[in-house]
Formats: sequence, C-alpha cells, structure tokens
Amino acid sequence: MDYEKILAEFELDGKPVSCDTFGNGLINNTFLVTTDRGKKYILQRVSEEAFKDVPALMENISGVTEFLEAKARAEGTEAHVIGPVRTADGSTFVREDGYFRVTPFAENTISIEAPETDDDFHECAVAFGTFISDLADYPAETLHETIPNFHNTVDRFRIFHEALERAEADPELAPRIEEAKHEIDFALGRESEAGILQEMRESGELPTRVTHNDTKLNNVLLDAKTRKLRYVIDLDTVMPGLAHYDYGDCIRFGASTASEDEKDLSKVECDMHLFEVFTRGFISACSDLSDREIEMLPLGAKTITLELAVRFLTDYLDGDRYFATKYPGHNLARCRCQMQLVRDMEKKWDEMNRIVASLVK
Ligand code: GN1
Ligand code: MG
Repeated sequence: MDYEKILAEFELDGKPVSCDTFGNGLINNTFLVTTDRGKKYILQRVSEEAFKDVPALMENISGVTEFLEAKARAEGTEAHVIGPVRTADGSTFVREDGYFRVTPFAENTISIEAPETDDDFHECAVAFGTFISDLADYPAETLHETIPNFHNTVDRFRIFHEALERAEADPELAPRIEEAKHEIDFALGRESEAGILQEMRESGELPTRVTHNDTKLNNVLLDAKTRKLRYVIDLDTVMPGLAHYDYGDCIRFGASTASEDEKDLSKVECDMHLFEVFTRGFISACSDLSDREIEMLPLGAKTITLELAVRFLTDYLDGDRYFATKYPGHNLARCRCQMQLVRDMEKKWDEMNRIVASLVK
C-alpha cells in the first residue's frame, strides 16, 4: 500500500514517518501513523466486503459525530466521539485501491479486551447507554443502513441456510459441514426462538432507536489514568436498531469469562456478577428505556450471542471470507465459544431475569 500517497491527501499535522498495523478489528485494516511533528493518527481501509457503500457510511459518521459534538458544546462538556480528518478538498475519505479514512489518535487512552474491575465494565455500560440516549433526538431517517439487516437475526439465519446449500454443492467446502455438524444442529434447534426480538421490533412493541450495533468492549476508549470514558469508537454500523443489540453485544463480549475465540469451552461462562454490573449501568445511563425494553434485555444478550455464533458458522461454511482469521478453523472455534455462552445463558436464564427484574425502578 502506498500510504504516503494516500496520507498526503489528508490535512495532517506534519509529514507521516511511520505507518504500522494496529488493533484487533476483524473487518477493516487499521494502521497507526506517526508524523515528523510527533502527531499520531489512525488510518483505516474500510472493508468493501462488509460495507457496500462507503461514502454513505462516512456520511453517517460525520453526521453523528457533528451532532454529538454540537450537543456537548451546548452543554459545556466533552464529546465522546472522534470525527474524521478531512482532505484538502473537504472529503472524509480517499478512494485509491479501496476506501481510506483518517482519525486523530486518542492519546493517553486504553482499549480493553476484558474488564479488569467492575468500574471498567460500569464505564462501558454508561458509555453505550449514554450513546443511545444522546442520539434519541437524532434524525434517524437520514441514516443510511450501512449493512442492511445487520442485526436482523431472522435474516442471518436465511443467509446461514444459503451458505449451507452452497457448501453442500462445493466439494472443497463440503467437508466443513461434517466438521461443524453439532454446531449446525445447535443453530437449527434455536432458529424459531431467534426471531422474537425482530418480531417485536417489526410490530413496534420495542422501539427502534439510533444504536451503535458493534459494542465490543474494545470499541470504548478509557482514560489510561482515571479509566473513565473518553471515546466510543467504530461508528461504522451506527444505524436504527434496538437497545438490545448494543446491550446484548456488550454482555456477550464483556461478561464472558473467556475471550471470543477460547477453545477450552470449560472456561467459557457468562459471569452473573458482571451481568448485573453492566445491566445496572446501562439502565441508569439509558434512562428512558420502557419496562418492556428492560424486561427483554436478557433475550437481547442471548439473541446477539446466538446471532454471532451463526455468523461465524456461516463464514466458516463460506470459506472464511468475511471475518479476518488467524488459523484454519478459527471461525468454527469462535462459533463454538459463542454457542457455549448461549448454553450457559440458557442454564442461568432464571437468574438473568431475576437480576434484571430487581433493577427495574
Ligand atoms: C466485527 O471489526 P469489528 O471487530 O469491529 C463485526 C461485529 C462482530 C465482531 C466480532 C461490521 O467487529 O459485528 O460482533 O467482529 N463487525 C461487522 O468480534 O461485521
Ligand atoms: Mg467494527
């Protein structure tokens, strides 16, 4: 990649002197850039496999960051989002052999893969809960759907069935069906219940809000010293959605006792203490959630975990085209780990509901 040519188009403070791979994202390619004036930036090539209309995605991001920055200015506080660096002609991206964008690097912040303390997780709950409530008056109809049906679990199952049929017909991929036999059965056995939230969204029983939709813990930057919220990052999938998507993905990732791709399934559980810490923080930050929305939060956690398990399985059956993998079978390992979490949530279902009920005002 000719990064000098690409970076030259952006209004940077100084001349770039280094550009190195950075971070743990599974979709975009991310680099840390340093300039001769000691300034740092994040350069990303946005995945066109995932995002079919990158200019529309960038329009969402500038719209949302400008909105939140204006709100913070009016309240005399700091915005918790980072807007894009523009090019000399005012664009938020450069098109070369792909789409590239730049954001200032957030100095003195850390991104965490697991909460070290309850306070870390509480801070993430407040980060994402506030994100939703701050965007409650955002003109949602102006947002582009950067990935159509992103958290439509019913549609995710439809795509899974298609991948299964493709794999059956492809001698190179067919052995993967045998390899993933148990996981395919696990998914099929839960297909009917996987659509409940989607139905409730379509019927209007649960309100559509502007949501982040990719609320892994490592998409929150905490202050390195105080460990308080600095920024919510990765705004690629900000779209109309359910609060349950954001809540659910955070529980899936952050309340798990193991990493997302842990192979030793005996280590994988949904920690009920962390579940409670997060739920309390989320409900207090997103204070206009209805009783019905709160009541359905456990189903959000379970549905989003099952949905991602099915997405990993689909990608495995498809020959690993969507998620970046580090070894053959990585997507299947991720799928098994997520399914183990679902199993554990099913075991703890009554307890999850009890905790949530105890937190309703
Ligand atoms: C992807 O790229 P990253 O790490 O932000 C994915 C999420 C998954 C996550 C699983 C656009 O997120 O939906 O939950 O991997 N993002 C997209 O780690 O598909
Ligand atoms: Mg992302």
